[in-house]
Amino acid sequence: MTRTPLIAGNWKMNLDHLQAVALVQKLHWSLKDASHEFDDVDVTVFPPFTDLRSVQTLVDADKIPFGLGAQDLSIHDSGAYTGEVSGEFLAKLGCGSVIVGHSERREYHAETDEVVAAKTRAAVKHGLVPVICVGETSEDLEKHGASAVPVAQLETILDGLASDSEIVVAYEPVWAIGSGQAATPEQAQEVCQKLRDVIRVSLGDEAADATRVLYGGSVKSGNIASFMREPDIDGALVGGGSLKVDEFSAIVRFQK
Ligand code: G2H
Repeated sequence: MTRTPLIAGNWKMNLDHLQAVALVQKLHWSLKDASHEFDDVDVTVFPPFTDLRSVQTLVDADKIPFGLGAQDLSIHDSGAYTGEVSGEFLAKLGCGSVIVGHSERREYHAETDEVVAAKTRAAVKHGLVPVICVGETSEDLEKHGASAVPVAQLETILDGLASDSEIVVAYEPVWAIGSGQAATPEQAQEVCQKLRDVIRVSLGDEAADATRVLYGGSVKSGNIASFMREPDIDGALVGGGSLKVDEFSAIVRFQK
């Protein structure tokens, strides 16, 4: 089964709506200058909520072939939940996907696997593809090895999910995020393969073969190709590297 690679840019809490438009335009020009074709790779950007409308308008009007995603969503559909944003609103705004369970949400907003599971269901309900992040801290790594925690997280999150739900899974070792110290491709492959096994047990063979499993954590233009050579790594969730035009453009244009 061939899976189209996905390069996803998680902007985190960076760039206002004017800077967001400038970055998307420059990125598109940079990829066009490099005669980049989008047949063989999907590119999705995940701006802050406040930038979504501006980026969606630009992507639609200029036919820029980037997908649009949000960085979080509410477990609720609507109502008295001050500060929350529902999956329905995101879908109506043109988002096709949403990140759930990023380690920064887990750490700073006390999100548990149960909350991430509820967000995953809310995303699927509203036709959004959840990009489900899992990963171990350095303490987890020392105590249990690399795969035990991300595997357990994904088992809980996928428990009871309909087998035809489209999802993306991102393996992001917490110790590699923003640290400049990425996992080795071999380490990442080992965990991504185990995560694909979890998908197989939870959602079945078809889902396991079709689901894109990404690596995230200090991905750069200098290391992307080595991750993409691994059989169970289908792309990358890129943080810092997605904020710089030349760098993200080079990551999108990775060569196997
Ligand atoms: C991990 C990643 C993006 P960075 O959070 O999700 O960030 O590439 O900056 O390590």
